[in-house]
Amino acid sequence: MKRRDFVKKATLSWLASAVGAEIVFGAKLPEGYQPLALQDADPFKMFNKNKDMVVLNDQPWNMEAQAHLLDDDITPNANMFIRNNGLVPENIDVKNWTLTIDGESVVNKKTYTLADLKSKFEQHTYQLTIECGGNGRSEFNPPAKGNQWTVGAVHCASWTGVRLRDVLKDAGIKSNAVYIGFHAADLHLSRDPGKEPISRGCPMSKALQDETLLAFQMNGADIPFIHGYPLRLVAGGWPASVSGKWLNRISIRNKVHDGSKMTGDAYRVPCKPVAPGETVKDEDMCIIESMPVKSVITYPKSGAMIKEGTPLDIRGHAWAGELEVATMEYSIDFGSTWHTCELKKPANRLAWQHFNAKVEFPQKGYYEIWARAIDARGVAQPMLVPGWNPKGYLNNACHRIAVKVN
Ligand SMILES: Nc1nc2c(c(=O)[nH]1)N[C@H]1C(S)=C(S)[C@@H](COP(=O)(O)O)O[C@H]1N2
Ligand SMILES: [Mo]
Repeated sequence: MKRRDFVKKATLSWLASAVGAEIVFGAKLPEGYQPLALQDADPFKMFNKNKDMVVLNDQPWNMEAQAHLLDDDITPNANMFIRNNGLVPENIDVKNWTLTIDGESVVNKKTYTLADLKSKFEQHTYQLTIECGGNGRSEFNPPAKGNQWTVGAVHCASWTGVRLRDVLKDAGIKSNAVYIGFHAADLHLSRDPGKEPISRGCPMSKALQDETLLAFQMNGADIPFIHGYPLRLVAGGWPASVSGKWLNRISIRNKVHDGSKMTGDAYRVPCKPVAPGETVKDEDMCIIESMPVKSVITYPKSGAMIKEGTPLDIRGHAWAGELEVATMEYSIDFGSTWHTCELKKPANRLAWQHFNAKVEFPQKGYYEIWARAIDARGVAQPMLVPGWNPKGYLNNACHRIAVKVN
C-alpha cells in the first residue's frame, strides 16, 4: 500500500496557531497542503503592517516601507520593513526559550532562560538604525539578484535588552576570541534542519559595544513576532543581517564566523572598486562592516503639489553607520548648488538624526529635491549610484523627490 505523507506534529501546531483554532482532523492533512484559511494570508494583517508597505516576496516574506512611511522619529512596527532569508519559526515556546553561549573561545559554555537574561543583567534602551545591506539594490546596473529594495529597507526603533558584552563576559571570553556568530530558530527554505537560513556575526569589537544588545523589547513592548520575538541581537549601524532575529545561540569564535551567508557574495563587496558586471575573485571580496552615510526625505511624499509663493517644509532622517552625520544639505537644481538643513544630534550613538529645511522655489514648474548627508569624516553621499558590486549592496545615493509648484 502506498503510504501517504502526513504533516508533522510541529507543522500542525504552527498551522493551528496560524488559523487560530485546533485543526480537528489535522492528522489527516496531506503534507504540503495549506488550509484554505491560510491560502490568502494577508501579510498586512498578519504582521500589523501599514497598507502602503510594499511586498517584495512572499516566500520568504520580504516587505519594504516607502519613504513617507518613515516619517516618525522612532519607526513604529507598522512601517518597519521585513527581511527574511528563510521560513519563520514554526513554534515559539517562550517559557522554554533559551540562549546558549558557546564556541571555541568561550570559557564556560552557558545557557540562559529569558528570565535569567532579564534578571541577571542590567537593562538598556537605545534607538538603533538598522538598514539592510541591500537597501537601494533596485538601482544597480547590471541588476543584482535579490529583493529589489528601493529606499525603504531601513528603520530606527527603540530596543530594550541586555548588553551582549555583559552576557559574553558572564560566560567568559578567551583571549583568542575574534568574532561572534549567531544561530536562530528560523528554518532554511528547503526545511532541511541541518541547514541554517542565515548565521552571521561581527568582530568582538562590535560585539562588545555598549549599544550591541540582546533585545527582548521593541518600542516598549514585546518584539513583534516577525521582527524576532522573543529574543533578537541588535547591532545598529552595521548591515541589518548582523541583527539576528529569533536568537537561540551565540558562538564566540576563534576565527571569522563561517556560518551561512558569511562567505561568497553574501553581504560581501569587492575590497577595491570593480567595473560594473565584472567577476570578482572570492579572495577579493570583503565583509561589509559599518554602513555608509545616507539619508531619506520623509516629508513631503514624492509627487507633492505646492502652491506658488508658499515655502515648503521638508524633513527626514540621516545616519552614517558607526559615525555621526555632521552636515545635511538639499539641492533643488540637480546638485549644482546645495543649502544647509537644520540637523539634530542623535538620541544616542547609532540612532538616526532628524533634519528639516524650508525650501523656496523661484517660479512655477517641476523640481526635484535631492538630499545629501555628510558624515563626521567629511564623506558625502554620492548623487547617483555608487560602486557596482555583484549583489547590489551599499547604494547610498542621494534620495530624490519630485515636486510641482503650481
Ligand atoms: N534569524 C534571522 N535573522 C535575521 C534575518 C533572517 O532571515 N533570519 N534576516 C536578516 C536581514 S538580511 C535583515 S535586513 C534583518 C531584517 O530585520 P527586520 O525584518 O526586523 O526588519 O534581519 C536580519 N536578521
Ligand atoms: Mo538584509
